[in-house]
Formats: sequence, C-alpha cells, structure tokens
Amino acid sequence: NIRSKSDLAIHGAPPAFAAPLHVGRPNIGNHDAFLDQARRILESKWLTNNGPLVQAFERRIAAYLGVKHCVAMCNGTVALEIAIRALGLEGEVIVPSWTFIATAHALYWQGITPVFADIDPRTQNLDPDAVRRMITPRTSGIIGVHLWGRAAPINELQALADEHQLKLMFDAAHAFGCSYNKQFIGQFGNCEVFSFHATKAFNTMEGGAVTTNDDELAEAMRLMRNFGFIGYDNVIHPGTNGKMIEMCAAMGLANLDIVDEIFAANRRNHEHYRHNLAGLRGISLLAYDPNESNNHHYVVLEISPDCGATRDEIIEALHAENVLARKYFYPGCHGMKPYRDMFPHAELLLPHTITAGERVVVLPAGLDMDPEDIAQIGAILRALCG
Ligand code: T4K
Repeated sequence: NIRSKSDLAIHGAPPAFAAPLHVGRPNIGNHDAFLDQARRILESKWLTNNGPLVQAFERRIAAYLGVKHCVAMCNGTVALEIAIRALGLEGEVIVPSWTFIATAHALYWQGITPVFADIDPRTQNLDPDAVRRMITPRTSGIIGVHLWGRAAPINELQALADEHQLKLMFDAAHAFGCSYNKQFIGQFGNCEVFSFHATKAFNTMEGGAVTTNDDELAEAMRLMRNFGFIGYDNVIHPGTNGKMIEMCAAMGLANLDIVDEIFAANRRNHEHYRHNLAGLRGISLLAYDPNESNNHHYVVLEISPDCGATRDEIIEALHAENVLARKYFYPGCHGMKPYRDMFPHAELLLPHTITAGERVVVLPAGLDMDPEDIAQIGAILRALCG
C-alpha cells in the first residue's frame, strides 16, 4: 500500500507492479475465432493480394463507419503515403508537429515539405488560425490529426481548404470509433487514414486503411497499393506494395467482434483514472466530449508547473514502479533530427506544441488494466505529487 514518498520505488521500496504495465498492450478478441480463420487461411493457401478476408474486413469497416469505401493497407504509415500520392499533394503540406512522427515522415519520404502549425492548447489539435498563418503559394494541402481520438476542428479546416483550394485529409490513426458532430470519423475531408497497429484500441497486428466517399480516389488507391496492376500483365498506374495480408484481416475480423466491449472497458478505465486522480494539484486528465463517441483509448495527463513533481520526475517514478508511462509525442516532430534544421523558429511558431511536449504523460490503458491497477497508479501519483 503506497501512502507516502518512502513507499515509492524511487526511494528504495519494491516496485508496485511485478510485471510491466504498458501503454500499448494489444487488445485481442476471441483466440479461437482468430485461430480458426488462421487455419482456414493456411488450408486455402490464399495469403494476400486482396483475399476474401481482406474484402470482408473492408466491407465491415465501411459499414461500421458509414462510409462508402474502405481501402485496407499494410499499416497506417503506408496508408498515409498512398493517400498523399492519390490526392496529388506536393510542395508544402501543413500538419501539426504535435503528432506521431509518421504523419510528418509520410510527406517528407515523398519529397513534400511538412510545414508544422501550432495546436490549440485546450484541445491539442491543430489551431485553424495557426494553419492559416502557414499557408503559402506552395501549399497543396492540410493533414489534420484527430489526436487522442478527439476530432480535429474539421469544419474550420474544411472552410480554410475550400477558401485556398487545398486538399484536406485526416490522420485518424487514433480515432477509430470516434465521432464528430455525431458522425463517425472516416468520412471527412477528401479521405481519412486509420492505423490498426497492435497498440491501437482496435488492431489487426499491423494494418491501416484509407476511408473515403470519393469513388475515383478509392479506385486510385486500390491500384496504388498493388503496384498499379489491373488484371495480369497490365500496370496502369504508378504504385507500391501497400496490401493488407489475410492473417491481419482475420485478426481484424476477430477484434471487430469485440470492438464495442473494448471501447466500453476503456471508458470504464478512464472513469477509474478520473476518480483516482481527482483533486491532485497540477495534474489534469484529458477529457472526452460526453456528447461524442470515443474509443477512450488514451489516458493523457497534463502536468502543470504547480504540480508537486515535474513531468520527467513523474515518468521516472512511474517507470521505477514498472508503470511504463510515455511522453507521447515529445518533443513534437519539429524537434526530431530530420526536421530540426528545417524549422529554426519553433519557439515563436509552435509555443503550445512545445508546452504540450513538456507536460504530457500517457498512462497504461486497455483490456489488461483493472480498477486495482488504476487505484495503485493513483496512489503512486498522490504519494509523489500530493
Ligand atoms: N499517425 C499517428 C497519429 C499515429 O499515432 C501512428 C502510429 C501512425 C500515424 C502510424 O501508424 P502505423 O504505421 O504504426 O500503423 C507506437 C506504434 O508503433 C505506432 O503505431 C503508434 N502510432 C504510436 C503512437 O505508438 P512506439 O514506438 O511508441 O511503440 P512501442 O513499440 O514502444 O509500443 C508501445 C508499447 O506497447 C510498448 O511499451 C509495449 C507494448 N506492445 C507493443 C507491441 C507492438 C505490446 O505489448 N505488444 C506489441 O505487440 O509506437
């Protein structure tokens, strides 16, 4: 029982948890359902290349989200790259720096300059005014990110894109099962990109998808993910290998069967965290809009300067207890080596991104967490900071 600082592992006590608690522990559906499908895949010897399970998976995702097309891909990063190509983005594209590095890399990898715009400190999502300030004659598009599953300011960004004739796409890697104005994310902008990586609320081991209501765009992306082939011996489009494999689709289908249970468990975890962290000075738990659907996958704290410990002291103390909390997405993409020199005026242009990078802690969540674990994490933080 942790009551005071002397009970903490950083002060020599044994760690609160014998085994590590991870932020990204995969949520896995019925093992037998997956293994049955896996056996069938082996027996049928149809392993990839738009197989029957990938097609079934795409139909189920599109139906779940209420969008016309779901184009499944091997991962979220390649899905971003293909969507960027299919939309014809070039020159400069405006993105938040406060996101996972893949959002920026997907542009840079294709010779496009990611131009970082600051976030709104209240939402941690792109600030439309900051985006407006970064538009130049070379700008071809905007990529909004629905960070932590909370929708980017979609209407404002769409208005900006329309005004300046820019393409607008969304990195919806965090946002499967989340809504904006009561409509599922997946149907906004020109297209939206999901990640189904193992660490996501809903996973296909590795995987991703682009969703869109645009028939032509969907067709182009289907070609591009398969080298541009149409039938045998005929390539009609430049392309790459972005295909999802049958095993991943099988995992996705098994996990889709329990996806609403996963979201409900995440929501309960979130409520336990809220209860256990209540009243802790300088620690605020990022809230989800009760009027919107959310997967409640990310448990995000902001540590302000009046907390009894710094963010880095909190991370250190939690790690000592075997709670492998993360500093996602410190220091922001602009602070990572490939982009640092391209963006020398970050303090002036990205003050809220920098502050978020200094303040954020992401705590373990998912089906493996139980209320006692969460109470224990609350007790650790109370002893450390209270
Ligand atoms: N856009 C955004 C906004 C994203 O957040 C991401 C991915 C993408 C685009 C790109 O989508 P993908 O190409 O990845 O589909 C992780 C994930 O690898 C990455 O998918 C995710 N975002 C990002 C937020 O987190 P790392 O390097 O922090 O993951 P890692 O390996 O440290 O795993 C996190 C924890 O999860 C570990 O402590 C252990 C646990 N874990 C992980 C795996 C893979 C398990 O218990 N089992 C596992 O199989 O990036």
